[in-house]
Amino acid sequence: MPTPMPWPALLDYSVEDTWREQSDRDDPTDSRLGLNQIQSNSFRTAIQEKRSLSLEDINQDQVSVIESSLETEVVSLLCCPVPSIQEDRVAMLVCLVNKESFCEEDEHFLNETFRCLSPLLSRARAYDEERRLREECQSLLTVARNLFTHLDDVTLLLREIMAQARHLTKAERCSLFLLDKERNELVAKVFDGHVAEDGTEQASVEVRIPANQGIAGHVATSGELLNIHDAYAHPLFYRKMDETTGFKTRNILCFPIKDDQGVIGVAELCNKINERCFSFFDEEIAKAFAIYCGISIMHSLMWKKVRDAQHRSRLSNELMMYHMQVSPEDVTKLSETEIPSTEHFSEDFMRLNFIPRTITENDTSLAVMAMFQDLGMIHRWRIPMVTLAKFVLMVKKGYRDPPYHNWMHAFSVGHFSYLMHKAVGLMGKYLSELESLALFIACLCHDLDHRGTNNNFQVASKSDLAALYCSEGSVMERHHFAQAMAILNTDGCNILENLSRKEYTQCLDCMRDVILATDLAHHLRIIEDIETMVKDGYDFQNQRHHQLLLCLLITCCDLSDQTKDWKSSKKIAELIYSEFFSQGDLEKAMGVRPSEMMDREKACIPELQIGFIENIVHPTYKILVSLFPEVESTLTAVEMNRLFWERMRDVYKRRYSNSTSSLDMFEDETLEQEVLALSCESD
Ligand code: 7OY
Ligand code: ZN
Repeated sequence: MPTPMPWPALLDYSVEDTWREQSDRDDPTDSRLGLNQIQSNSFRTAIQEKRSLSLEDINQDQVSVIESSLETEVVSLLCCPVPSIQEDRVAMLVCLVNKESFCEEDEHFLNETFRCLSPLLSRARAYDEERRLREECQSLLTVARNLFTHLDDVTLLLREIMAQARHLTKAERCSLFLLDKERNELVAKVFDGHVAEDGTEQASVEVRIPANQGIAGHVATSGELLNIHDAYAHPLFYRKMDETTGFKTRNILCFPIKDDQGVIGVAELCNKINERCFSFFDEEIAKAFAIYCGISIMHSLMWKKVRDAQHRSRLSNELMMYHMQVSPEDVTKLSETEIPSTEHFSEDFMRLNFIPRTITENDTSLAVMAMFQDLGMIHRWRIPMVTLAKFVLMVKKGYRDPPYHNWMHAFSVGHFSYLMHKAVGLMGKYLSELESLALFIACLCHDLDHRGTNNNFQVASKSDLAALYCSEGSVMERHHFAQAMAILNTDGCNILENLSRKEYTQCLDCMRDVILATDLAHHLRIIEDIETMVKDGYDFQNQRHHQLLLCLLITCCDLSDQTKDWKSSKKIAELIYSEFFSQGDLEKAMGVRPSEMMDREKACIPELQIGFIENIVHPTYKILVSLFPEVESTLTAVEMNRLFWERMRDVYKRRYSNSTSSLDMFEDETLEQEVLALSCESD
């Protein structure tokens, strides 16, 4: 049995060597791809276009070669070209394998790392020392491996790096000091090559020296490398240390380690083995390592931050799930209720202009069960009634109670997707059965645990959610999806438990895409693609068309309040702006200037509504209607609402001339009467 590789394993394939058709394959640990592999398409692309590859980019044969050389199964891979510094070409390909999953940061980080190290590579080449070059690369790669495996322990990481530095420069010993800025002292952190010291002892004894004394102090203050050929002849050398330890220092290579803020530490290499002093080449290595240490430390700290955020999130998630328990009695009661037909809730339940918010909150759980039933999903996916009941109750409980983004919103979004299924017959004709299921579940889950604040607010307020997701964008949407997963993973809630493995992952992938598509920023990015699709004609065989249609549908569901009558639409605006203005108030208290629509002193609600309808709502339903003429009435309703807001704006402006608009308008019945009177006139 081969031992499993810790991720990531590094394979270095020196492109140049393999290209030259190497003859010396005597080293069994030397894992290279042969000429034919490197010339095969995917690697050639990486070399010629200087592009990174992932596992999907590499064909099975090549994966097998890597697998046999590593003696382990490759489940994930990131292959980065490393540029040569002098010439515009790729010097080597570095493959990292079997991290749980590789992300963009990994790729960026690798590129950054090797950009720093490439001067070293080219210098080694200039010396034309083949063996040495190989050793250099191996060392660098070892360091890179350590960088990924010791991410959680900076000290361990630095120890590894310094061991490599000592080995590369052939120094007898190496010390590393970190700068304690508060006490202005250098703290010895890592020793390598020191006799009669083991790891545990080193950790317990902390050596501190003033940050402006001696050679290390000078380097820390000046930020410049010092290559001292004769230590005892140097004025800054502190002989006392040698006298107490009995070590005889002959020469020193001392260099600073910096991050973006400046010097964070100093490394000291002592006594070049077998030579009089450290060379110019050693200085180059030291400089590269200094940069490397700097990045490593920053990367490691960043990693720790992400891990902490993940840890906090897991804890709070567990806590939330614990508090979100639905009572077994409620589950039993709901699951044992015979599911009525949807007309039971209203004879208009299936009409496009039906307002699902008119159903009492108490009845909504049963109404969701009735929609599942009517869409044939309970039968098709063999969903046990108790599981469905518990799932629905959990999702309902998973919503907080802000004015707009609460359970009633999720319920009405789900209802609109039901309407689309009934009106157009989406299932089987436009969407697969699985996609219909994913869409309907996603609708119910798409705003789970919304806090009444948007993505910008998460980032500006540095919320926990932002710490977790900000690098990927769509912070809230990622959280909504994570909450949906947490519910499905809760005991007795997995309504997808009877799906096959393949169907299960497809369904979750689809739910994820659909929930992420509820970010209006995403919608605006793809709206042109959707338009093109509709213009070209929907092609059931085209998977991209399925994706785009699902995105269009969820946006239409999410904005469907705008397709109901004026009274409802106006009520919705009141809820939305009440939520927006609360966020604006929080932002003001934080010293951040809110956007106009969130600022109760600046927002003109009718203007904003007209803008929102004209720029987002109307174009979206226009596309929907051009694809499905059956639902034309939704577009007409949107147009009516725009007309009402225009009247509202005119009457309001006439009455209050220049005063700013606010939520007060919703209390003013005479205003409403005048608006309605105007609409009668025009009829
Ligand atoms: N009706 C709405 C929303 C006003 C059904 C949201 C925005 C808001 C405005 C540009 C973007 C937004 C704008 C839904 C419905 C729901 C739209 C996201 C909002 N009438 N807003 N509005 N959203 O961010 F010009 F807040 F989730 Cl006014
Ligand atoms: Zn929503």
